[in-house]
Amino acid sequence: MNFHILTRFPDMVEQGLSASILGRAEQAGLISVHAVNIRDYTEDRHLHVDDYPYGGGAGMVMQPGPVVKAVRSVQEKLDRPARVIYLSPQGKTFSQPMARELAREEDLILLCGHYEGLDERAIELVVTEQVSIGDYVLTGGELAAMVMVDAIARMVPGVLTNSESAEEESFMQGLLEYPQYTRPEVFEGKAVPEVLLSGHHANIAAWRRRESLRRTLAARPELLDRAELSKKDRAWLDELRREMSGPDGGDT
Ligand code: 9WO
Repeated sequence: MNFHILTRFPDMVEQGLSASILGRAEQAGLISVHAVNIRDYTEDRHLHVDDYPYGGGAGMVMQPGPVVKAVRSVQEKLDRPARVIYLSPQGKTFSQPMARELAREEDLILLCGHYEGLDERAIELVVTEQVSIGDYVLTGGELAAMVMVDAIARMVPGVLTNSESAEEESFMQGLLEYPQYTRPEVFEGKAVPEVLLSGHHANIAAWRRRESLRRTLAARPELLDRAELSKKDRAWLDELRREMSGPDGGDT
């Protein structure tokens, strides 16, 4: 899968994505990341890509010319039109199902805005969808694009090892992860839960499932509406809810 990231700061994007698992996946030829400098498509003799907003107001707006040219120049090199995602707080919120779906694309064009935004006509002409990674404002779309590339790339077949993919399947039943422990067995007086040292695989699996349910109920109860739950899960949740609404409000 090929990511084409259109940005005023190509170095930032390339450096941020060259490390970690993604560097390995790129070495293995499973993914590629191309950062395209929008400034290379400027029509201005001073190489500007921004100008004052019509109607007045603070700051600068990215001009449509260089952005549209940059997108079309990438599209021309592809066998078929790629989706063009503009990273913006106005977009649909990014999610794991969205990452999995986008991982099926051969090419993806991610457009990073800067300044106070992108001229609306560029959005109308070349953007196919807008995506937000959450309800906060950044100084540009680059960090959001990097978050998306990371989440999408690990859904590309072969990027994760077999065991990582299998774990992913089981986690992603819509619950939060259970707590993890490694050595030492006791740290600053806090011991690892005994069941994890027992070697009893069925008990360990049951404990982990319950901890996942406990955490999800405590922190993200709305996830339970969509999670795949067994009869045992529901019984355990009922018990947890009774504990939480007990006389001490769940403090013990
Ligand atoms: C800044 C600003 C300042 C004064 C008046 C209006 C203004 N609008 C903006 C603004 O929204 N700037 C954006 C910065 C323009 C598009 C790129 N930027 C951006 C993307 N900030 N945050 C994101 C983003 C993208 C995806 N998910 C979360 C946030």
